[in-house]
Amino acid sequence: MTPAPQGLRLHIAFFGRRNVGKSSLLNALTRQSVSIVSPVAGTTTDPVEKPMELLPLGPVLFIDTAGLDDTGELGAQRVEKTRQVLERTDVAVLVAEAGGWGDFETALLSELNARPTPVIVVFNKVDAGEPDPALLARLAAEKRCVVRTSAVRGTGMLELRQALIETAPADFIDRPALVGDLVGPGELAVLVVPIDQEAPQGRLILPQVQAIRDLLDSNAFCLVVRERELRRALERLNAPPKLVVTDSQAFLKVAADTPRTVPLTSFSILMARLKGDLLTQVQGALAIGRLRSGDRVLIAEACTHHPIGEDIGRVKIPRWLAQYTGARLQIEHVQGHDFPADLTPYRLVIHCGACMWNRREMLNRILRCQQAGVPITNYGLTIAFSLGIFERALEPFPAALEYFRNAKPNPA
Ligand SMILES: Nc1nc2c(ncn2[C@@H]2O[C@H](COP(=O)(O)OP(=O)(O)OP(=O)(O)O)[C@@H](O)[C@H]2O)c(=O)[nH]1
Ligand code: SF4
Ligand SMILES: [Mg+2]
Repeated sequence: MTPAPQGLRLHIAFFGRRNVGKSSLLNALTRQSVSIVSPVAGTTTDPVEKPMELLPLGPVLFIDTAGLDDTGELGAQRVEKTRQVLERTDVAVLVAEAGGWGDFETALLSELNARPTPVIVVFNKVDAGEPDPALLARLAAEKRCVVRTSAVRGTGMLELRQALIETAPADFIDRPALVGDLVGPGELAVLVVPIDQEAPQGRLILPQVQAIRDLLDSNAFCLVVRERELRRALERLNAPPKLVVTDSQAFLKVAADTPRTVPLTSFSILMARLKGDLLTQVQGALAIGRLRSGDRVLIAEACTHHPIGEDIGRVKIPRWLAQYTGARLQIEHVQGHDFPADLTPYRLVIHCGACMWNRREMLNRILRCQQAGVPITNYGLTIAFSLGIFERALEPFPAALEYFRNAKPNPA
């Protein structure tokens, strides 16, 4: 069986002070030696990730972290790495030693609540002592999910699994569809996949594979063609397709070759809906129209793929933006989990489709942009906007289209 992509896994991370047994707990839960355990405080330095099938929950990614109470210069760097994990955590397991609860845990619990990230409180090492009954009563009154474990004896693991299932956010279980909800059973979607220099050798990229799978799950038909074959493929059909989905980079050609009556969008716009929040990112795209010379624009990619040829983030998007705005923009790039702490200098953030990420991490970035008052959009929306086919690309999503029509200034 092909493993689930990382971005679709529920990210479950273990947080707490050093030496409370975070790594031991992960090993006991997975019944594997995933993380190194030792009596020395500060054993785990970098986050350790373990993908797993946690039935009946489905694909999860366990993340073990360094203690958040680490000190010194190196300790501060470890704490920073652990803090980055917070950004992509769907469910947090706050581990404390039975009897070791203090202001540190109370503060961490408040921080997780503020995000808000669902939390399971684990009192570990119950073989050596019990948590304070008054504390347990207080946590129960706050309706906290609390589990008592002994990682060395392997007790409490069933309870921890149950707690994980109960705490998993609804959007993991009722994940929005990528495309299957737009094309009904027996209806046809045409997927346009350019095979150019940037296409990986011998395979399709993740959004394309996921779209095919999602259409199959919906009992829809799926025709996959290169952009130069699209016109002939459409001519051979005896009824128009329900939807055409294209790689954003071929938007103009595909728009020209697809009859105006056939709804058209891009993989990247579908990803904005699946991984982020389409309305917010549509709103963000409108900021392109307000960009002026000297404005700073941040282009963020969630993973570090090699720029090949005319790389989309480094070459094509800056060029389309320059053509549309006529402005000399200051464009900066970030990749991976790096994201500036201060976003206020930017007039716009343009994000990739985040296909390798879980939704929570993308939503966290959207939230951070909103808090800083900076519009955020994504690649596909930026390309559609800059090429003047934004409205058409939003037609499959009535709420987003209506938002755009109400938001855009009426022609004089
Ligand atoms: N008695 C007892 N000891 C435990 C238990 N769980 C872990 N330990 C011990 O506590 C020590 C620290 O365990 P780790 O799993 O390395 O703790 P950690 O929280 O990952 O520590 P750092 O990576 O250093 O932050 C080890 O000596 C473990 O054997 C438990 O349930 N009971
Ligand atoms: S850069 Fe973004 S869209 Fe591209 S592969 Fe990585 S996660 Fe997916
Ligand atoms: Mg550890």
